[in-house]
Amino acid sequence: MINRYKSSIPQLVLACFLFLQLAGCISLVHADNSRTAPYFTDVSPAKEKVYIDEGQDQEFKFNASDYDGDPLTYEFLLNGIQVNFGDGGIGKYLFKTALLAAQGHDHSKSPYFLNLNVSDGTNNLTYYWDITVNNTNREPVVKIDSPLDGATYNIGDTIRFNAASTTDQDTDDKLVFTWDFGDGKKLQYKDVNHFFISPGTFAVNLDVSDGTVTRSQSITLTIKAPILKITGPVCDPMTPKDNKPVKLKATIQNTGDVTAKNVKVKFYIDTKTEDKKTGETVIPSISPGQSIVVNGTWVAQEGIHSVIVVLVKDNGYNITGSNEGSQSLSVKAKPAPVQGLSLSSILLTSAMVIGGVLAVILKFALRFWRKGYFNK
Ligand SMILES: [Ca+2]
Ligand SMILES: [Ca+2]
Repeated sequence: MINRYKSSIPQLVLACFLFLQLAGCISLVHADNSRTAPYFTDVSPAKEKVYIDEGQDQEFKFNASDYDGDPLTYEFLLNGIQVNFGDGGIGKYLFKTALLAAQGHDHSKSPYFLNLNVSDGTNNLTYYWDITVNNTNREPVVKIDSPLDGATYNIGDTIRFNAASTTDQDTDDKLVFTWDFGDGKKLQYKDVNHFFISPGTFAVNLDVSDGTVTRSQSITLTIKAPILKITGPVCDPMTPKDNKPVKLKATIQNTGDVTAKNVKVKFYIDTKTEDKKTGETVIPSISPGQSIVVNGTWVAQEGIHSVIVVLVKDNGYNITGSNEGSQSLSVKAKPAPVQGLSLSSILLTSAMVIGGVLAVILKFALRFWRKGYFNK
């Protein structure tokens, strides 16, 4: 009997279960996860639509729990792509407009769509924001069209610096171009001319500002210069006489590999001032390896003088190598002119002459007297 009831108990339980199921109390078809799924306890910002200005950051965070204590995992998706900057810390995402812009995001195309997915491994929980970034600015894209990076020019060459291909998608932005030529000079135009007055390697930088951000491009230029060597001055004669002309000569040689243009050669006496200038020659060009002789003249004046020769360029830029020479010159005085004789010296001279004549007469008279001429 017990055994029969025993055997009938499971059948009874099954019958009751089917009855309750039909009554809707227990469902085997639809699992009820309300006691197992995770749920949010806090979400921030609570609003679905979020507005921030470019340059600002916005924190998105949440707290979630799980009924049956399952460990939770979460992820943020920005425009469908998982983001994990780490800046926000655990359970947070920090939306940083500057970082996103640096990663190539264009805020003017917002809103962004940010999804938060939380999972206990079986059940998923989601939240959703859309983020609009206001007051956006697209950065200028700098492009130096000329000169080319690494180009070589000669000293004094006029070089065109042009950045006409620079763009900014914000058509209202007024771009400010600032060229820094690396030689201490700056100019603020999109298209400018500049020349270098000394040789060397120059890093040229262009800053372009749209009023909010500044972007730059740099190029390197090499500037070559002629190397001028001056020999002289040579003076002819080397021991001139007072008030006589002296020929001056200097030799200018270009030992560099660039043609020198408009080289001025000036001769000076004693000091390099206009009133002491005694000759000036302009040489239109001196090609590499060429030597040119330049002449000048000076009317010598008594004393010890310094003859100076100086090289200068028309526009004042420097010359590599020596640009000056000097030569010391001694000019002797003429013999002193004969001055008028004084009365005393005339009398003295006359007395000496008369005395001499009388002495001669007396000598002969004495000789003749001894021989007896006067006794005859
Ligand atoms: Ca769970
Ligand atoms: Ca802009």
